[in-house]
Amino acid sequence: MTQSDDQRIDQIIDANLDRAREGLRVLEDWSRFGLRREDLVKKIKNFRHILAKYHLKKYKLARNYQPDICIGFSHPEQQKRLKTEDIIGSNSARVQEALRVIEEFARNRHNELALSASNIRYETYQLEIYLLKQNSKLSRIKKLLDNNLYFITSNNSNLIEQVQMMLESGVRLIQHRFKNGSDIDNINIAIKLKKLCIEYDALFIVNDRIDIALASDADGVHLGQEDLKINYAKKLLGPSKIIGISANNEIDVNKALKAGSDYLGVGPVFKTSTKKDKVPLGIEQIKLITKDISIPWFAIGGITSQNISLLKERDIKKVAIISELNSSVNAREKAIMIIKTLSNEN
Ligand code: TZP
Ligand code: MG
Repeated sequence: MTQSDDQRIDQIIDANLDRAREGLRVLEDWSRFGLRREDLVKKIKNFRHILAKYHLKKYKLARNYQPDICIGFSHPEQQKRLKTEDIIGSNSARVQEALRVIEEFARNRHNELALSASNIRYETYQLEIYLLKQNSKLSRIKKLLDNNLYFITSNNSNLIEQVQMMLESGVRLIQHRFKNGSDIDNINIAIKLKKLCIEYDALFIVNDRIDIALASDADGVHLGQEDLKINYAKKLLGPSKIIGISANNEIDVNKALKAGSDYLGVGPVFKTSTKKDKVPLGIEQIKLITKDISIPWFAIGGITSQNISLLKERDIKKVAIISELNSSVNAREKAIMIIKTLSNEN
């Protein structure tokens, strides 16, 4: 290899170390400011530092060895990167491609660098998937934050039509809750409901059954105190899905928060035939046990279009409803009215 060959290769390595480090910095800053994940920040920072260690003076000195004929080139696709997931995707690809180039050119010349580039490239494939999953979780949580009425299904012969009606009325949070029926029927209904929810950009949650949530590709599950523990649910569902927990008292609330629940259902507020065995908490008790909750939470139990204003007056802005919106003839009007009452316009 001639001296000029050497310098051309050094120039390639220099450019690709810069590329990889810049791409990693983008992923690091999203982990830091977007996700607030110290563990990811530490991991990515470590990759950057390893590459910086191998960014030898001879590579930097080769930077201007020959003028770069492609300086300032861009691709129209770059202008389309508006969404965070596009930024994560393109910057992960930037890191992976740059590391691959380094591997090829550093092999047999700077083996330690080639090996590190290879290791970091493989880790970046995993990191990219993880960051993208975290992002879909964030957009799911945004739906919980943006919407105040959570509709829960009940055994209803025209369940699909009922959900369609709720979606048409503006409901964007749907839970499929079933306490009987065959698995085959419940899965088929869940798949149909998920499809409907996609059409309306609504969140679709399955009650109790993680297997049916996974089979229907639901956005998450809702679990009660007697259901599978949240840490097992997390393991089974992976990092992109959300988990909601039912809470009846302060202990339930604190346990669910500590375990990393994404939202809570708190109740019953009023007397309800859906949970006959539970003593209603009343609005003041609900206020008391929810005072330190910083994740979205929904008051539940016996809530109707008649008593909704009582909740609104006490600054309770999110509710989950079964009976009132499943068994009323004018459920459509009631849903619209409840959404309006809970919105800030009122
Ligand atoms: N959890 C606490 S109260 C309740 C559940 C599932 C039932 C809510 O149903 P309804 O018919 O809206 O009172
Ligand atoms: Mg349950």
